[in-house]
Amino acid sequence: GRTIYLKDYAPPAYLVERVELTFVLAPEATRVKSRIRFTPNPGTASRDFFLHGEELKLVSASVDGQAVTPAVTDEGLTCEVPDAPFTWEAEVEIAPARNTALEGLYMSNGMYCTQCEAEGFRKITYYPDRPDVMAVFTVRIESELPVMLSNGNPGASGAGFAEWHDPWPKPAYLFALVAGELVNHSGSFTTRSGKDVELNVWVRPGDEGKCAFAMESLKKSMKWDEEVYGREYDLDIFNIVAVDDFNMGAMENKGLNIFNSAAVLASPETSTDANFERIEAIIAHEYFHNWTGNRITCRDWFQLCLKEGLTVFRDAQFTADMRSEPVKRITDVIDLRGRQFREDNGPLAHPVRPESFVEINNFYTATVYEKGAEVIGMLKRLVGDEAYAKALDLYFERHDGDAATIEDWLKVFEDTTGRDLSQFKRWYSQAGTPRVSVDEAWEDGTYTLTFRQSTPPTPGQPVKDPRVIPIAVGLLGPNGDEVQETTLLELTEAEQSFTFEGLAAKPVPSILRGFSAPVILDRETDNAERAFLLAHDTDPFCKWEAGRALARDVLLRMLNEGAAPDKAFLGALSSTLADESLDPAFVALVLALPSEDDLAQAQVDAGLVPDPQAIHAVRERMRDAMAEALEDQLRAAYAAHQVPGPYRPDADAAASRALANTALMLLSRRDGGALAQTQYDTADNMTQQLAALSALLTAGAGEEALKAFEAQWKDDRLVMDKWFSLQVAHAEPGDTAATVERLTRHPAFTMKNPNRFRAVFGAFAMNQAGFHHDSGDGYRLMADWLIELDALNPQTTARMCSAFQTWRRYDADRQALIREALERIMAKKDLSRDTAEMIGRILD
Ligand code: HT7
Ligand code: ZN
Repeated sequence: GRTIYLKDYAPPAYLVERVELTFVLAPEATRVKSRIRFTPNPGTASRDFFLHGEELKLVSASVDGQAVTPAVTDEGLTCEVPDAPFTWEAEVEIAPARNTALEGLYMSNGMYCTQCEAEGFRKITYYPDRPDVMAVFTVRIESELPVMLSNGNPGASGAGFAEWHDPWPKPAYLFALVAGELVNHSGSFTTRSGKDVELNVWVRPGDEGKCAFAMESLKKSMKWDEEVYGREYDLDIFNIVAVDDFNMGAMENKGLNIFNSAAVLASPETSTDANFERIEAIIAHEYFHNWTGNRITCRDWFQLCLKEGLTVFRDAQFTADMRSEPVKRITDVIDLRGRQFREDNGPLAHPVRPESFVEINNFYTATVYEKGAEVIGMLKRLVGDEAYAKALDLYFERHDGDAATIEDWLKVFEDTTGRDLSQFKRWYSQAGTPRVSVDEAWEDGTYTLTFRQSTPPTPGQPVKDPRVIPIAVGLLGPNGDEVQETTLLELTEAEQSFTFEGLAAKPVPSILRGFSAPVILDRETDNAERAFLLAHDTDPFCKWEAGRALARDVLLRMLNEGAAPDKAFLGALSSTLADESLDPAFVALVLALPSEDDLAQAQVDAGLVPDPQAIHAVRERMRDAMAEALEDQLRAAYAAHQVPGPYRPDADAAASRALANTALMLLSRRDGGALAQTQYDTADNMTQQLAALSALLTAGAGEEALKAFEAQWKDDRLVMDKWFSLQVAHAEPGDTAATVERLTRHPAFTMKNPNRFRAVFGAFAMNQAGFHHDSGDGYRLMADWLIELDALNPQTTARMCSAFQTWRRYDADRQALIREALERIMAKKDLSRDTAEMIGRILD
């Protein structure tokens, strides 16, 4: 594959004034007619006319009505055209029924749908498929299907056809088309300026009962964006469609969002609390893209974080407002460390704004999305809430209708605040997670914190410059009272000190409150101080973080020194459980141990080679110890947090269930699963049913329930995905590969559905002790299946390759086995560009 560089950006030679598309739908031979008005771009001297196009059969082409014979390659075509406005017309043929890559126009359960981001439109017709070419689209769809949708507002329709017109200029990646036998759950929203908008959630017949929650989430999102960002919706209609076969979560196509059915369908019987929260967040995310992504889009794909980082930041603000702000922050940090820090620390590390790529689909990463959102959070912290709001207003005013860059984004902040953000910009250009160490000094009532920052080398970036790091700090007195409320320190140098004066006694510092920057804080401290912060810190993030650091230390001592489960740690958990002032969801988070991957990385940081099976065993042992030491309290918490009445998916009810089910998991280690069986038998919602099944599996008593669950849910794809995942997640290390293999032989297993493939193989990659079992069976099995999948679906295959990204942390034997697996994938004939790039980077 050819490498594309940010530095090579050149504006398009021709711009598009308007596009008219006609689709005559047929599974094996869909005809796409295009009529495109081009004008020379006054902003550039180049007059090379090139249209992207892949896997298209060109039937005819003309320029201003004169037939032409363009020079066609695998990537597109070139043609002689006038140096003046002209009309291009073409007809191509495509085969949506044979499209298993799920990119371009494809079929899912008899329904036609599209996925064009990032570069899928070129599989639909010849076009300048780049985001800086924005055009007004008019679409006509011809078929006998009852529902035919595209972007914008509906136009004429009748027997066998439907027309759509989108008045807002957009890049081709936001184009969408859907046609099928669909039913809608409808609603409406009146914008604050009084415009009525028709809302629809379109689903397959039978799923109508699972749309109400998505509809309510959409209305909440529309209202929130008006209230918080002053952004109104801008079309007469907003459609959401649920699709079973989809590579990612959802897609923000203008006025026609297309969703993975797992990210939209919800009912108490089939969806867990976590599903409800995720659906609400994804609906919001895609809706928010209408302003941050669609009205203002990206100049080129290197600027992806411009829309994704900002939109993730906005959806996180929304979730914090709808639910619990501290719980949202803590769970986001867990996710960031588990996925983004992991990425930043290995061969796939790249800047938030990458400088090169082979396949852009490989850059829809935790770094671009989640670290991109963290960078915006830091910017907001540095300039303050008021300046942030002003800068955003200026951004929308100045760039509405633009294909913009990170430079444009930072400039609105500079113009609003007068700040120089050139050093801050390093957050966009330098990969790697900064490590910040801190020393303290205490003398005559003055307390000094000295910070040092450094970032390890990452691929292609051996040396890093210091960044601007906002560090929120508070101080606690010896009795636990706060003696210095949260203040923001701006670390800009490699080493820098900050003093606090007039203190009566040496304080205990609470550093990086709210996780004010995505860094690794190295602080030498003891477990007594961690327990003190867990008990007294007023900042919920730092309070949780203290408990997490305590747990990590205790588990590492068990692992590295053969220590017994620490009594003081168990005592701290007991105090946390006893504190009725705490949010039960927070308590559940304190009771959750650091992940196996977390502990493996902690061992690496301590200069050790992690042993995944030993890590697994130590966590099991600690959970047994927790169950034993806390049994009475866990029983009491379980009883106290039963939620009466019909299921509600709100944050309070979910928080109670989270704690009760955390207790249940631990208690199943004491009672052989008796309590879990009772919960399983009486559950009237999926949260309770799945938690009970999981607890039964923990107790080794889940065989019957697994069978019953399958019999009950065999016809529900999304629930069956849970059934597949759970078995892989609970498999013993030595039995995991065999479990995966057995599940791939289940009649309901299919590689063609990304959700099902991920349910099995995503869970496999997450089961660290099973995947990295020293037999090497895990690596071989994963490689076998990735090789198979690559021929069908390169995007999903490439994403799953990240299971191998931590390979260099392991022992020589495991590394040799992994290398063998990776080289076997690499050697596959006709390996996709997506997978080849990923494996190449991992092996490098
Ligand atoms: N902007 C969307 C990204 C997306 C995507 C990218 C590549 C391949 C398939 C895809 N489906 C969706 C989703 C989002 O961030 O909102
Ligand atoms: Zn997005």
